[in-house]
Amino acid sequence: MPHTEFRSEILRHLTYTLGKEAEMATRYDWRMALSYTVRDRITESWHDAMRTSRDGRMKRVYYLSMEFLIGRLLEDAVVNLRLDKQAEAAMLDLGVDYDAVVATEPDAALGNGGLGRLAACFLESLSTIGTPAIGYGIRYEHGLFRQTFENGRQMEEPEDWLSQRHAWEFERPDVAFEIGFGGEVHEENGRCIWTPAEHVIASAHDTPVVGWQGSWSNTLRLWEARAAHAFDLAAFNAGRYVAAAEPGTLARTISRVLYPDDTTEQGKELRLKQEYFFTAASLRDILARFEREHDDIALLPEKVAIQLNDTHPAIAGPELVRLLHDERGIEFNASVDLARRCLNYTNHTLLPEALERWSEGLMGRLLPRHLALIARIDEWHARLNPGRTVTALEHGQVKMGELSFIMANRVNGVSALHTELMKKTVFSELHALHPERIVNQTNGVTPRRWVLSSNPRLSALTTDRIGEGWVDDLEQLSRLEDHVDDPAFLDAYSAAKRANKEDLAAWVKDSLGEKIDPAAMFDIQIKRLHEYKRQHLNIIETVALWQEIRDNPNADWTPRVKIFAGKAAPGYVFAKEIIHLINDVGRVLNADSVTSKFLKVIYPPNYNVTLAERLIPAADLSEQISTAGKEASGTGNMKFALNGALTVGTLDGANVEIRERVGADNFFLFGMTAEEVVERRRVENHAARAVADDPRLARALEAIRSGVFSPEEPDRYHGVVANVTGPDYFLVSSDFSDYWRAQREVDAAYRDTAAWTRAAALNTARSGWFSSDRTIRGYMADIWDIRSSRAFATA
Ligand code: 26Y
Repeated sequence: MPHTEFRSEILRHLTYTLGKEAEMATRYDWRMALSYTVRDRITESWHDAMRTSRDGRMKRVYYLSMEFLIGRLLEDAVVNLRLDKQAEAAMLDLGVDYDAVVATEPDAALGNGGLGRLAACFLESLSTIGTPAIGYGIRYEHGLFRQTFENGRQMEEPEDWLSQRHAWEFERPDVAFEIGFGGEVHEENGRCIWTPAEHVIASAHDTPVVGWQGSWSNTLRLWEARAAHAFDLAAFNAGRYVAAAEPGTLARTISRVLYPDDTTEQGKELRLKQEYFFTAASLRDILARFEREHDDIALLPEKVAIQLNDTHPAIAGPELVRLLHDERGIEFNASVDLARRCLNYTNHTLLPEALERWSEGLMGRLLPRHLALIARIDEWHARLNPGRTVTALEHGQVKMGELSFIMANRVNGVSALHTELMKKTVFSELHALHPERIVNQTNGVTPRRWVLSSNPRLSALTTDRIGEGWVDDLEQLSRLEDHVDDPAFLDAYSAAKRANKEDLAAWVKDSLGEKIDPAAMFDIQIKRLHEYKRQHLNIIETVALWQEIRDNPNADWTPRVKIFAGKAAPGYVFAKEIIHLINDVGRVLNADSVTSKFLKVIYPPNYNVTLAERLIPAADLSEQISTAGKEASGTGNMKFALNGALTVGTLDGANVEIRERVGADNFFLFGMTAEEVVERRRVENHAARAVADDPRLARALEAIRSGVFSPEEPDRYHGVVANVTGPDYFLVSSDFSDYWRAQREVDAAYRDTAAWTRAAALNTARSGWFSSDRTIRGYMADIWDIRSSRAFATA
């Protein structure tokens, strides 16, 4: 279709959907008009896909997740539909700046980090592959908070993505379920009847998720909470206007805001309500769809594969049993068996403080029937596995990991190392009982968003050399290996990186007022702030390097820009101190006229998907430095490697597999292994010893401790230093010397521009395995038992 036709569709939407005249239209109006025009192109393939799935009675995947970190949708849709040229030309014709319009879209931050972003990549891959799937989650009115800095301290402000109309969704007021809470259970003719004390309505909002080239689209169905009776007329008539609106306000609380903590499970009642709310609505929707298409409930596991994204939807086990047994009268054992064969569970963390547990008291008050069913599920499991067994209910607590495992057909970890650790640690006993249940599915990322759309220069070069088959068959990137000794290719590769760095430098100047040199090494650590991710190891090393440069300012230092981005959970005090420290160090270093040509520290606020898309293509060095055994997988590490950054990293999570693939020569390894970490912790005063053995570390810590970076409050970082020199659970001090060594190797390697570029290109060429298309195919084969899809049908 010519862009002129595209242009008239945009104008039609501007006029009739938005009711605006072109002369008066704002960038927002143009974005909405363009989005509706693009959305129209998706809708037909979406309907076709749903019809194909229905008519073919195809098995569907239901991905239940508290988080979908989807970011902006317009550009992603434009790129997948290959409308980029047309859209730009049409906007140009209309006298509108396309990039500026795209930039007005709010970044939908319906997630905290890795787990939520993985869910978004998976939906896109499911569509690209052509597997029928629905993602189910919560339509949070407020996503992850907006981060600002005030004198270097993190401040949180509410995020407000829905203050503008959300162009991509279709409201479905006709798809609504009543979800109950509290109340009591009684028996009638041998059947349990749960009479909840309160009800909330879950109402559906659908967003189509288009795959590569638009040939298939799946649905992201997000539930909004509203009151069964939104308005109290009696109160209103009595003049109590605020009280009159109260029922609506209370019910809506459930979908009001995303919990911003992914570290410490707090057992909050509202969170359990959110979990049950979206899980119960999704299961009712799934069963209703199944019953429209099939009349034999025994077919359920053949037609329905439910994936629980961590334990957040773990109440799905007892709820599905309740729907089958209590509501449909299927015998209890048969109900448990049917439910279990549909359900699968992905674990994303082994950190004990992040594992969900609910007190029996709270569970019994909010979900009395479910508590009783969990006890019966434990009995059922114990009967089938006599002898030593594990229960979900223990010491007055419901352990959601155990519940999910017991009720799952398959349980998976997200990298090879993490899956092995699951077997050896948290789930060792259940693994012994069910050795076939745990499988590994190493994470992946969608190349459409993380290469094609975010890094057009690298994409154009790649397509020029190997054709465009790589976009949905990422292992074709290996064909770039034929070019890594071709100087013309290497020149083009490094020119693309350089141009990306120039773009980033211009953005940093504009938005932060700091000048950075695109010739310097761009060294980037972007992720949530956590002690185990060890941003403090990075900033302490930065301080030590600064001191060394000051000692010897005329030496031939390799210029670096250290870039950090990430949010801390609002209640995570230590993580917030690290942010403050990084900003304080940046303030001193960037103002140092002697060292700042060699070393700068940049910390743009409010890290989100959009910022990641800007930073990753411009990276030279990717920091993946978690304490071994703690990062389940990581997915940022994959995005960096694909975009030609070399990694400095530990043997943790998927780093292990990245290094195996890109080759040890193209990866800067340091630090203890997961086993060594466990051993080191047993050494008395391990941190103090490490500090005593490394004068650089001692000096850097002393500068931080004594207030060199916080002269206005010299003891600001006493706590941080006391931690790193004292308990140091995450072994920052013990890994420091080796980290320093690795970083100096990085410095030396970067100076050999040709060799560095070759290594970067090899990272791209050898990272094709980390596509989420590969991951999804793994889930289809090993977990969901799905062999038919559009891709299989045409293959
Ligand atoms: C229960 C609550 C405290 C909670 C909320 C969110 C607990 C955990 C989370 C989120 C966890 C998460 O994002 N985990 C990350 O999942 C990624 C995808 O598998 C991994 O790559 C990453 O290593 C892991 O930290």
